[in-house]
Amino acid sequence: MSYVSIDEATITQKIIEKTAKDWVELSETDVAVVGAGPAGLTAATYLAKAGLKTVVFERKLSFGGGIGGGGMLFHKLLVQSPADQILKEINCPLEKVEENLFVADTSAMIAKLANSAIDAGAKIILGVTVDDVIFRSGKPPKIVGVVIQWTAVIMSGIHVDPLGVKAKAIIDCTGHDAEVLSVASRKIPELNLFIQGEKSMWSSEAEKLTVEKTGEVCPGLYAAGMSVAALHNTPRMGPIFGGMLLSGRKVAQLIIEKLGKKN
Ligand code: 48F
Repeated sequence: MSYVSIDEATITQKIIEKTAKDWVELSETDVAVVGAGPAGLTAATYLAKAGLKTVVFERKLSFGGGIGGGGMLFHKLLVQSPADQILKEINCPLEKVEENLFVADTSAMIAKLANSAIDAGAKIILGVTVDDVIFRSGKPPKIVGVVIQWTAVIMSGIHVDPLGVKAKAIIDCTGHDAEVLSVASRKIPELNLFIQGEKSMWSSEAEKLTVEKTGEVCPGLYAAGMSVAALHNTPRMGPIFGGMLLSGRKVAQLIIEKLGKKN
């Protein structure tokens, strides 16, 4: 077998050329999803399937968010009906353990959710943290984009000015800390947003309320997944994930209704 001879400069050029092309395209997008956990990946799948240009910014160099930790590091998670349908659609192996209750391996769920978002056409950018929003005045103000920075730069503690990405809709899928809502609430007081944090555990109530309260928080900015609980001070649920998947699908449907399908 003969190996292709590759010049080091070519490797560098191709990486930078293609990255730059992607970033130019991403600088104005239909939807910016912040966080590649279960809610973010599910939302990205449905949005991209509807033809909307969708980018997911994830702080870490991996996806899945809280899925990987399972329940106290045990590698299984529960999903209840009707959310099992979402996992069945993407061929995630599920074992029925009771009527309407299923168990999945954490690694399978991460891989299948990420794969479905990518197959649908969403772009997932790893290692990027959203640390602010872009806004325009109004009553109330409108959120029109996100401010991004390399996670590694933030970790280094050196000051580097960030870049902005414009989006018609932004979804906070950052989990328990609701980071995008929190920064918007702190820096744009006219939004009258108060992030109280989630309540203690009550699994069934938490699942129901998270999905019910998923939606637009102020013009341009949406909440899905655990950031909904942080915003509305509703309970946490622990390692049952149906609500996260249904919340991700619901927020996608709301945005698709607003922006319209593109395919
Ligand atoms: O925490 P995470 O999984 O949020 P989720 O989708 O699901 C919550 C469940 O995992 C679980 C639960 C329900 O069963 O209680 O905890 O609501 O995923 C959030 C993702 O967002 C990333 C973070 O690294 C994680 O992968 N993230 C958080 N803040 C930022 C961010 C940020 N500012 N910029 C970019 N990514």
